[in-house]
Amino acid sequence: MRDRRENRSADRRRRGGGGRGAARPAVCLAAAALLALPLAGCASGSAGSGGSSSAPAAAPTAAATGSPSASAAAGTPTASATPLKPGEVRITGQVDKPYTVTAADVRKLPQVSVSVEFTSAKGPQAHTYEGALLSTVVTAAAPRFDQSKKNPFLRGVVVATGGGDYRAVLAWAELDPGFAKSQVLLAVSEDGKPFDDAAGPRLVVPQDTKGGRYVSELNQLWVGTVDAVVDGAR
Ligand SMILES: Nc1nc2c(c(=O)[nH]1)N[C@H]1C(S)=C(S)[C@@H](COP(=O)(O)O)O[C@H]1N2
Ligand SMILES: [Mo]
Repeated sequence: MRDRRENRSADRRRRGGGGRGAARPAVCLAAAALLALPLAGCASGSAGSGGSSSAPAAAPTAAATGSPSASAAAGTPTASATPLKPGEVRITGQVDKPYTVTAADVRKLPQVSVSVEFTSAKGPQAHTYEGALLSTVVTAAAPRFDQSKKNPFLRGVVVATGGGDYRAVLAWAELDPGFAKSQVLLAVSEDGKPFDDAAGPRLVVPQDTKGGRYVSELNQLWVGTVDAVVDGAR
């Protein structure tokens, strides 16, 4: 079962390099302007949701405002209707600005390097990963945190889904460097070797001593809060 991935994905991941060099629909990150990336393909949303909508406390920068998104109001981003290409990661959920990012896009963001140790079925692992902070990527989607609550981002979660429908949850506080000593990455290389663009990035969770949340072949980052689950609403 899990070995479905180890046979398939892990090898694919390790192939590294190469891949689809073509231009991609851009990242709609707050950093987009800085990086001179176009904003095409980004669902714009924003404002208009009253006091219950806002960027997270630790937002690096506020994303530009745009026309209101009907999908944002419905809580079902239109972005999810578009099929993903290999290597693409959809940032979706209870966010005002769902968008899709590729490994190539992630490489254009400020790069952070972390050396980590964890254990996996293969035994002790020690690697150096490089990539963007997960916080940067998910914050750019403008999570709808309820500002009427105290520390609303503490209700936030990011659910990472990777190859083989493998899935792991992180609490927002764990990935927010403004809150915890966190360097959770969307890694695009391992030990200096780039992941295959078609395989997509890997989640790197330096505080974990087990490899379980090092989700590889990422294809979705769902961002939201646990309120609906906890309160039993919808
Ligand atoms: N997509 C995906 N990512 C995954 C897994 C998986 O089955 N599928 N297994 C996890 C587990 S349980 C571990 S221990 C590590 C193993 O990483 P390694 O193969 O680099 O040692 O990957 C994690 N990431
Ligand atoms: Mo594992």
